[in-house]
Amino acid sequence: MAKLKKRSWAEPFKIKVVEPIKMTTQEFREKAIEEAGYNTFLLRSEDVYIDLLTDSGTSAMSDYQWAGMMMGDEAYAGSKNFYHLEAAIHKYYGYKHLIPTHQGRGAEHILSQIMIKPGDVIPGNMYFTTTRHHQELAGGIFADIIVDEAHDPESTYKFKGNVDLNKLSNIIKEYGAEKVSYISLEGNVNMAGGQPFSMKNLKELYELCSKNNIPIMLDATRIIENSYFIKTREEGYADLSIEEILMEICSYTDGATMSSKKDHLVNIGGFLALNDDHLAQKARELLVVFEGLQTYGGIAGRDMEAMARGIEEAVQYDHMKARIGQVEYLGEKLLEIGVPIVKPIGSHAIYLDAKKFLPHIPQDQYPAQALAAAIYEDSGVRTMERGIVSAGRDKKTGNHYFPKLELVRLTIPRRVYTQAHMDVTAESIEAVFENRDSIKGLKMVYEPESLRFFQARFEKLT
Ligand code: P70
Repeated sequence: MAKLKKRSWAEPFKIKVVEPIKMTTQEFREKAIEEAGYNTFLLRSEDVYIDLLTDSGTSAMSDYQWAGMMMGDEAYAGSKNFYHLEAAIHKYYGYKHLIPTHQGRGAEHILSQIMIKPGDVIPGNMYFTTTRHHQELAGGIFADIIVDEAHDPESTYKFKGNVDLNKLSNIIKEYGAEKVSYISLEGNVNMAGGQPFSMKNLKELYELCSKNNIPIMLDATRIIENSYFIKTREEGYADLSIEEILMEICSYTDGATMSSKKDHLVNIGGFLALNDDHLAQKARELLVVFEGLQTYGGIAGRDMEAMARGIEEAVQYDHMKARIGQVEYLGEKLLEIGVPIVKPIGSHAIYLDAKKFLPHIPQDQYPAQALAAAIYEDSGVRTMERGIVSAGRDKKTGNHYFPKLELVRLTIPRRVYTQAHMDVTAESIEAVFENRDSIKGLKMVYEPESLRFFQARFEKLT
């Protein structure tokens, strides 16, 4: 036998419970996606074979988390699970105040309302859909300050989530520092392809912001995955634990919004964390109006327990190595086949470059939307559009934003699928790639006013 030179990663868990999935025919799927208006958000989950729509709320919980669910203290006020979660936030993130919310956008809503005055600007390392929407609802203007490399799917720069400090300085000059509500800093930038920022960049950002008295608010949704990339990609961090890196990141920020449905391995939950006492008080006043009492904020006690336990598991190196190893496995297969994807491979998803994949479809015929539909038709693999439909319209002009990145996201749920599922997915993408010339553009026939990608409907152009 040939010597095995490689030492592979493998999942640090074994499977105890399984959920059967339905196999469907091509004919069935063609009808299903047509009925769903060629929008993968409108498919029934039971008609999906491998669900790579999102890594949000789709994780498999551990037996330790499920055991915690039985320990739910569902008291209206002062649930013991709230205090467990608060202790976990202090221990791993270091923030002073925990304000639980039903999920990430609940925290974004409250943060935007307490910090943004109409006409303010909120610089961010690229936008996230719900985040920018809440900033705009509060009267703010989003300004993109991510490095240029982030907009180039071909660039292999290791830290495409970095902030371009010159862009930020220009905004401070243009608007004045007092008009900048805060920096909206996302870890492992989702819309850029799951790309991390470096600690070096964060330290420089912190210095510039301290000088100008501008707070930094972290979108911590995938910050543990960002910490793993700092450990594995950034000089000087290899010997630090994910825990230590996470704590260092948070120490340069003033607070965070969190969708626990990602990093924390739970199906629902989120929070706003703040260091400032006065701001936390304002946030809690809004919390009781929009989310729930200060010790549950829209989440059940049992779910707070699962979050607290999920945090402990998420910072484990072996967990992250397998989680990101699986994403890389799929990405490398696609690269071998020659499929255009965003590089470097991110932590939670592979992003197909739909502009390159379908060069014959103009951007206003929604190439990424059409590609996501074609992949579903081929194999029942469900993916998500992250291009012009997601970008929406400019509120002032009413025109589409035409984002440089026109992507289809294959998002990998945590601890859910096997390597064989990744193989089947790669083979389906290969088949679609071979037949790409036959894929047609789409026409939007129903367009909601905001966050249109969730509910928009399309028809195939002939
Ligand atoms: C996804 C999900 C959620 C998310 C996020 C970042 C970086 C905040 C949130 C909001 C779900 C989603 C949301 C909008 C459009 C498509 C999909 N991302 N920040 O699949 O958190 O969903 O808990 O309110 O990625 O990427 P929440």
